Amino acid sequence: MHAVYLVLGSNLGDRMYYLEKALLAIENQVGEVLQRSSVYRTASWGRTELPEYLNQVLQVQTALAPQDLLRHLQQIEAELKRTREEKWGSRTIDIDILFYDSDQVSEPNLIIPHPLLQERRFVLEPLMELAPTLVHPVLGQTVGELYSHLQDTLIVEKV
Ligand code: PH2
Ligand code: MG
Ligand code: MG
Repeated sequence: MHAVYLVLGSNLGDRMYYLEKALLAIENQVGEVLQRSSVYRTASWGRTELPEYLNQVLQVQTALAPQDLLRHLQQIEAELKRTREEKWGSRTIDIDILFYDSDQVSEPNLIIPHPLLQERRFVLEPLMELAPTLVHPVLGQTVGELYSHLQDTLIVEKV
């Protein structure tokens, strides 16, 4: 079994509904959800003119290998009517892999740990609830250390 951290994000439609549906689909298709963070209301990072997101981080236990995990997550996104139009555009649901055990994956379609997680308050704030002492296998710092070095000042608040 593998320990995986995922971040869910939605900024289109009934955002809470999509987070809940994604969590149920993950439990059915990926593995047991061991921990879930609070849901956070977050300003859109990267494209600040877009509507705010709801974000949540999950810890999931899975038997799936990284590429199989990605395939299942993309399948769930498709089931929840995500359309991919533009980079960082609005979406009903986005499910990103943050960590997969302490593994490093560097493939054309998949990089783990997520290469931008240390720059994003909308990821580190919920992740702090679940795993402040988790060590980033590439940067060699804990989530708590990464959090304390954050420069991202966009609003992130518990719902
Ligand atoms: N996801 C992005 C780009 N910007 N901003 C917030 N607040 N939350 C997200 O999940 C998010 C984002 C790309 O996937
Ligand atoms: Mg994303
Ligand atoms: Mg994504």
